[in-house]
Amino acid sequence: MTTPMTTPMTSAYSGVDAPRIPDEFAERYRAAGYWRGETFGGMLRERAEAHPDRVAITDGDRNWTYGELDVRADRLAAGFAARGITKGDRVVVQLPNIAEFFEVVFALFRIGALPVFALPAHRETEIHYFCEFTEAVAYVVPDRLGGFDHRDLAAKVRAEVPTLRDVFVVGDPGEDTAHTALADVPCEPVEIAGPAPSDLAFLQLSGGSTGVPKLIPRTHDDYMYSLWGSNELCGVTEESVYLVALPAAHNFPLSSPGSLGLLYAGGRVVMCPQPDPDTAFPIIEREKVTITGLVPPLALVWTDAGRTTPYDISSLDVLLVGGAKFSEAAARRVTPALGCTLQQVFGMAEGLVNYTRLDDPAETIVTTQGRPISPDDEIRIVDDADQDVPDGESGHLLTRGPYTIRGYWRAPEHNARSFTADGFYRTGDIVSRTPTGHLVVEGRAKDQINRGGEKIAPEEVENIILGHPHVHDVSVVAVPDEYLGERTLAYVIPREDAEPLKPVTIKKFVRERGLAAFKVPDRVEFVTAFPQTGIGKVSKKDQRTSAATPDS
Ligand code: AMP
Ligand code: DBH
Repeated sequence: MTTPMTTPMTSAYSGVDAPRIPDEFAERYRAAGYWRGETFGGMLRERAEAHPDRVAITDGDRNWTYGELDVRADRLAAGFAARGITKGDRVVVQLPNIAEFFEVVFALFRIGALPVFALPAHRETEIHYFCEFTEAVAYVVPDRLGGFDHRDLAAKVRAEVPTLRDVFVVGDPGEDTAHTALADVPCEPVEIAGPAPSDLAFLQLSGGSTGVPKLIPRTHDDYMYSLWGSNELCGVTEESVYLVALPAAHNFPLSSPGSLGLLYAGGRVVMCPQPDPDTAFPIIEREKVTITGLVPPLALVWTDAGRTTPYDISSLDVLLVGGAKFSEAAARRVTPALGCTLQQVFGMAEGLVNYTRLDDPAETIVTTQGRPISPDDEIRIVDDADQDVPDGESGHLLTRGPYTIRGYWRAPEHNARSFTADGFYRTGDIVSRTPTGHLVVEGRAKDQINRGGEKIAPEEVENIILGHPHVHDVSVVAVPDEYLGERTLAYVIPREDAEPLKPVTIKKFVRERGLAAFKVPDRVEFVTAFPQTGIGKVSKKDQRTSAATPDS
C-alpha cells in the first residue's frame, strides 16, 4: 500500500501559537533564494525519486536506501493517519540513535503533524510537561534503553495527560502498539493533505533558563535553509557520510549540518549508539565516515583516544565542535590527533548558527566560534540598555534572520522578555566580534548552566528541590569543571526543624521526581543563608565565586 500525498501551497501557518516571521521579511527571504518552498516530506520524495538505491541510513547491519526510507515513511504516515493523527497535531518523539527515528519523523512531517523532539535522557517530569503543554495526541518510545523501561514511563504519562491517546513503541510493544503494526494496518490508500513550506514542521526544545523548557517552533522553509546553508559551509555533498554520535533529536546533530543536512544533500547518515571512541571509531573505520559533530567534553576524549587508536579513522575530514565553549588549548589538539579539520560551531535551536569556515586561517579556527551562515543573519552586540557596543567590545548577542524564530510556542509573556520589539532574539550569550565578523563567546548573561553542552535551567531544578519537605530554600549554580566546562552545585538551606540532611538525599529526591539524570546536582552543600545582592536577591554571582574557590 502506498499513499498518494499532496502538498497544497495555499495553506499557511497562521501564527496563532507563536509569532511568525513577518510577511515583508518572508518575501525578502524568498526573493533572496533562502526559502525554496520545500517541505521535508517533499524533499525525501524527490531524493528517493532521483536516487532510490543510494543508502540513506546505516544502523549497524541495516542499510536503508532513500527508496526504502521513502516507502517506510509513507506507510507509517498512513498508519498514523488511520489512528487519527492529523496536520498540526503534536507527537512527542523520544527515540535513541536508531534508523526508526527517521521513519517516524518523516512520517509525521508528511502528515504535517509536529514531532516534539524529546531526548532519551528525559524522564517523567519533562515528558509529562511536553505532553501536557503541547496537548500531544501520541508519544513514540523505544521499549527499553539503558536499563530503563520507556513503556512504564509512557503508561504513567498517559494516565495523567488526557489528550494522549496513543503510545507507539519501537521494539517490543508490551501493552501498547508496535510501530511496525501501525505500518501494516490494512487500509485504503489515504489522501493526506500535507503541510505547506511555511507551516510549522516540528517543535524543538530550548535548554531554557526558566522553570520549564520552552518549545521552539520551526518551519519547513526556515529549517531547510539552515540545512543547505550549513551543507555549503561544511563541505557536505552526496559523497559525505555523517556519524550521528550525539542524541539524534538534538538540534546540533539534526541540522548543523547533521542528519537532515546529509539527507538534503543525498549523502549517508550513520547511526552511532554511544559517542565514546570505543563505539564510534570502529564505526568510522567500517563506514568510512567523513564528518561528525561533538560537544567539547567528547572532543577531548576523542582527541586523547585518537593518538593511539588501532582503528583507521583517516576517512574523517571534518569534526564539528560546539554546544559549549571549546577551549583554545583543546581546539589546537584536534587536527594533530585526529587528522581532520576542526570546525567550531556556535548554534542554538532558536535559529542562528555560526561556523568557522573550512578555509579560515588556523588561528581563526581555534580562537573563534565562527560567523553566521547567512548574509542576512543580523547580529547586534549591545550593552544592558540595548545600545550597540563599540566594535570589538563584548556585549549581549541579539539576532534576527531567515532561520531564527520570532517567538517561542505559546509563551507570550516569555516572548516579551526574550525578543526585542523589532523581533531580535535575546540569545543570553555575551560575545565579541572580530574584524572578520567572527564571534567569540565570552560568557553568558542568562541563568543557565552549560554542562558540557547539556543545558540546565537552574530554576527547573530548584523548583523540584523546593518540593522536599525538609528544604527551606535552594539555589543552583554552575561551578567550573575542567572536563565538562561547568558542573552543577545546589546550595540548600534546610528547614530549622529538619532532620539532618545528606547530599545524597537531595540527589535521590531529584532523581525520583523523574528529572533527566544530567540535571541531578553534581554537588549539594548545606548553608544557613545565601549571599545577597544590594536589593536583597540571591547573589548567584557570589555563590559561583565562592564555589569556584577551593577553600570555601
Ligand atoms: P539552546 O538555546 O538550548 O539551543 O542552546 C544554545 C546555547 O548553547 C547558546 O545560546 C550558547 O549559550 C550555547 N552554545 C552553543 N554552541 C556554543 C559554542 N560553540 N560556544 C559557546 N556556547 C555555545
Ligand atoms: O547548543 C546548541 O543548541 C547547538 C550547538 C551547535 C545547536 O543548536 C546547533 C549547533 O545547531
